[in-house]
This record gives sequence, structure tokens and C-alpha cells, in this order.
Amino acid sequence: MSARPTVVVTRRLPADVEERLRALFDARLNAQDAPLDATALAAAMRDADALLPTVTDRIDAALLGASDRRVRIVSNFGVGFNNIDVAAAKANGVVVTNTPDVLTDDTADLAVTLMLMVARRTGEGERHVRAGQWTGWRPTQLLGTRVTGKTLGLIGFGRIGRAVAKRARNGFGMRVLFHDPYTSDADAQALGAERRASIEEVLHESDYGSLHCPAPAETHHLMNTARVAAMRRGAFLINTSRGDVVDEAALMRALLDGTIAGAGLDVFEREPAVPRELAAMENVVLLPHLGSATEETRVAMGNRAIDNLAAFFDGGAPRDRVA
Ligand code: 8YV
Repeated sequence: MSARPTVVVTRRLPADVEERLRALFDARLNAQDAPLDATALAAAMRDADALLPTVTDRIDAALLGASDRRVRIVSNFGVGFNNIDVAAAKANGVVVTNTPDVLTDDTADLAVTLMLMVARRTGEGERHVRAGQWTGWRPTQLLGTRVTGKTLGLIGFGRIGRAVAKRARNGFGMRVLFHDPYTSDADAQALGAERRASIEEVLHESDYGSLHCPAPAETHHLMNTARVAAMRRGAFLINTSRGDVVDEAALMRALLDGTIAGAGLDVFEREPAVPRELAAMENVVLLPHLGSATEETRVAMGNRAIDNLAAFFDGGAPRDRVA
């Protein structure tokens, strides 16, 4: 690496990651952890060689196409990169990288957590105990739905979808169905998962539906009114992908009128806003985008983002280039 490149880091990262950033680069860290507003992002694009953003930063065509832009690489902290206009990055010769692999297991664990929580009504139970309302054990109290041996339908069978399949098959003896136009049958057979030709077929046969697709424009509202209605009555929807893959209004209607039994959501259409009607429902579990939120994974994500920057500034090819 020649002169130390200037890297703007938009949010606080684990201490070890910030230390490595400081050691390698002229790192502009965000000690306050307040999201950068549009003016601050524009200044960063102008004054730095690289940007290390997160899901809370929208890196749009105006930023990427600005005539005074100095940033040459956007090293996203996250596997999903729907916060970045990748087409505009390509058009303007800006390299974009992400952080795959390192968060696969933790995100799969969280999808399973949501499935168990919503099926077994653990959120309701916990609220009940904490509120001091528990008056004693009863045979009919808070009866949930069994997970073991049921059918799980995965929409998307990439790294995270496959990790969920493994847990569901090996841990809970579930039958696993999936729809994914980009996965080979060999991958599926090794995990004992069965392909279906359409999303509707998967949903129609599944007790639990879990979303593991990326979030480009094509998957916006993939779970629309019709697809939610294609789910079994009594089924549960789990989302750890991106909020806008689900039409939240359609989902709320289906939850209210009993079209489906419940939902476990880690992501929302307009984060951090969560509709009040949704928050008032007992048959949903709501988490604040925790998929990759373990100490181990957030450090690994930071290191992966740094590795991508280091490779770029060393004149090599960043391992996780997506644009
Ligand atoms: C992160 C994620 O919390 O990697 C992703 O795509 O959604 C999460 O792991 C978030 O993206 C951090 O920027």
C-alpha cells in the first residue's frame, strides 16, 4: 500500500476492527455512531478514498456519479448490498464489495430462533411472566404449534437458506422444500431438500416459510397479497432477509384475518419504523435486525470488509467484489 488511503467508516464497529482500520488506513471513525446524513455522506465521497458503509447508509446514483467524487471503493459491511446502487457504481467505475460467508451460521441460527419463538409463543410467554401475570401452570395455557417433523419451505437456497435447511433437517427432522432458480440439484440433494418449480408450490406445501433471497429490485414485495394467501392456513412466515421482500401491509392483513398463523420478523420495510398495528399483534415475533449480531460475526464482517479494502489498495482483486 502506498500512501495511507483515507477510509470513512459510517458507524461504530467492534473495537478490534476499529483498531485494525486505524493501523492500516487513515481511518475516519464514527465515535458518536450517529448515521451520516446526506450532506455528510456527500462530503465523505468527496474527501475519502474509500467508504465503509452499513445497511443504514443509502449510497445512491447521485453520490456515486458526483463529479467531485474521490471514493473509488465502497466496502459494504454486510452481505446484502441493496443499500448501494450497484448499477450506478458500475457505470461510474466504483468498486463495491460485501461480506459473505462469515455471517451465514449466525443468520441461520436467528431464522431458526424466530421459527421456534413464534411457533411456541415464547414472546407472549415472556411478556406474560415479566408483567407478573403468571398465576400458575395450566394444561391449556399458551399452546403453540409443533416444529419437529413439520415442513419448512425456503424461498432462496443460497448460503443462508442451505444453513437453515441443515439445521431444520438435522435438528428438527423437518422436511425441507425450496425454490431457487440459481441453485444446483446437487447442492439440494446433499442436504435432503426438495426443489419446487415455483414459490407458490413451496408455500402451499409448507407449515413454515422462510425467506432467504437477496433484495434487488426484482424481489421487492415478492411476498405480496397473493403469495401470502398461497401459504397454508396455520402457517408461519419467517423473514431474516430484507424488509421490503415482504409487502408489510399485505402481511398485516393476513395476520389479522387468520390467513396465516403468525410471523417472525427480523427486518422491516421502513427500518427502524415498525407499524404500530404489527407491534400490537401477539402472533408475531419482532426483532431489531439481529441476524448477524454476534460479537464473533461482527468482528469477522469488519475484518472481511478491511481485507477487501486492503486488497484493493494493494492493487489486487478484492475477494468479495460485487461491482
Ligand atoms: C447486517 C445484514 O446487520 O449482512 C447483511 O446483509 O443484513 C446484516 O448482517 C447489516 O447489513 C449491516 O450493515
